[in-house]
Amino acid sequence: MAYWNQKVECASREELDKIASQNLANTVRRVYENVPFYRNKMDEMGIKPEDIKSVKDLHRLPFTLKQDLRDNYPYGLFACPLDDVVRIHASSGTTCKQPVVGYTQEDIDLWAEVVARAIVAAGGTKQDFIHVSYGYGLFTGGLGLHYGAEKVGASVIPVATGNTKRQIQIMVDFGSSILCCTPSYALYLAESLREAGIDPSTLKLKSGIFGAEPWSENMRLEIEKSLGINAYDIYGLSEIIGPGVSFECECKNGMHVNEDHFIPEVVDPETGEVLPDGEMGELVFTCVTKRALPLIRYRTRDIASLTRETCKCGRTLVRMSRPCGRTDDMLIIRGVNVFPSQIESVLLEMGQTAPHYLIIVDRVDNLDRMQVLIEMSDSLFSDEIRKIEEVEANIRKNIESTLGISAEVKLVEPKTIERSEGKAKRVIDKRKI
Ligand code: DLL
Repeated sequence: MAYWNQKVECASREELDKIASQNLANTVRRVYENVPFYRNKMDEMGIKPEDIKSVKDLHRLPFTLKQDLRDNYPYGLFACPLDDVVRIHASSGTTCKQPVVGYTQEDIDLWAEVVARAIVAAGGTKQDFIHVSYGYGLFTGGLGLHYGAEKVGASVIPVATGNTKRQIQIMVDFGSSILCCTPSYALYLAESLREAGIDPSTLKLKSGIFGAEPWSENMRLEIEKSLGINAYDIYGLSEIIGPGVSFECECKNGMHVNEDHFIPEVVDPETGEVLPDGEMGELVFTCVTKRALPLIRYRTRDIASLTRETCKCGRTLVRMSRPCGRTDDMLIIRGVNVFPSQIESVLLEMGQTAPHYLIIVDRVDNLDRMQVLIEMSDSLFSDEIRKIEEVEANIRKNIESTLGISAEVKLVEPKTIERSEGKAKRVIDKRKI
């Protein structure tokens, strides 16, 4: 068993709560003194910093919403002088006025620390060549993994996104042993390797650290099989730090939250009420060690659950489930809540098509219509039309029985669905509601 920081990762629950409580009390005092937004909110609610003594008091604090970051754009929620800020990032997305996040040197160091924990949990050591194909720039993926890998002492290959042919050449020539990218790009790389006639078993690649978008267990199996590696999940969001809020260990059974830095809660998205462990709800994080942007009870809109049951890896850090959707990307089709990942699971479970799909939602004659375009595998494409229609009918049946609603299913020719080097676009919602 390898850990980056065994003392914290395997601390007793009492110790973890003690660390988190001390850090929480200090942070609440800092934001009260330095961020007018929090001082006003706490004054309105009649809460003084000294009222918050331990993690048990967390629920008394106000939430922070993405809208609050927009309203205080760009630096209004920063809790330190701007002179102390050494880096700026922003959350991914194409709309302008995306939340802007800042880091002091101490924040950069703590970010490298939490990513180092994730890399070591995925089998990373000083000997590794870590191939980072997340985007570098305002997006936190590239630089986040980069600094974590350097902290471990591994050799980082900062390939960034794009130019898949070159990515493959680098993998072969430089001996990349750990791949870091979105899970959809990992599948695309696997496909490109196959096309280039390269057998993945001839590469040095042994594991991958994938995140930044939802993916399913079936997608993990597909990646592991097609690249011949172990695939680990990593979660995070810019507002909290970037990648490294939580990470998977070799048990691949939920992601350990770095709770000495980010205290997680799960709340009812409607009422904001804190839910018990095991229940699915909206993930909320409180940053208790950050200097520049210590957000309090930040509503992530990601849906997940928490468990404090012990993990076989020896880590005691609370685990979160895979985010199974967002409160805001959840599709409601004919009154039924649908997560794109559910459709993906159906497709991958059936295994008769390529793992590339696009969901198009539309409204025709006041009725919602969901169309699922799926790429045929090369072998299915060369089959007779009767066989293709049979597969379409089976997918339609399975989607209906899993989701409880019908969908039009259309198999399309290989390589006709646009590939992504970053986050895959899985849904086009044409409805104007
Ligand atoms: O995606 C940070 C990141 C980079 C995480 C690289 C992991 C790897 P944002 O652009 O702010 O930050 O997007 C954050 O992406 O609220 C989730 O909805 C989603 N997300 C991130 N990781 C996962 C994951 C980065 N492992 C938003 N599984 C989050 C599912 C994820 N969704």
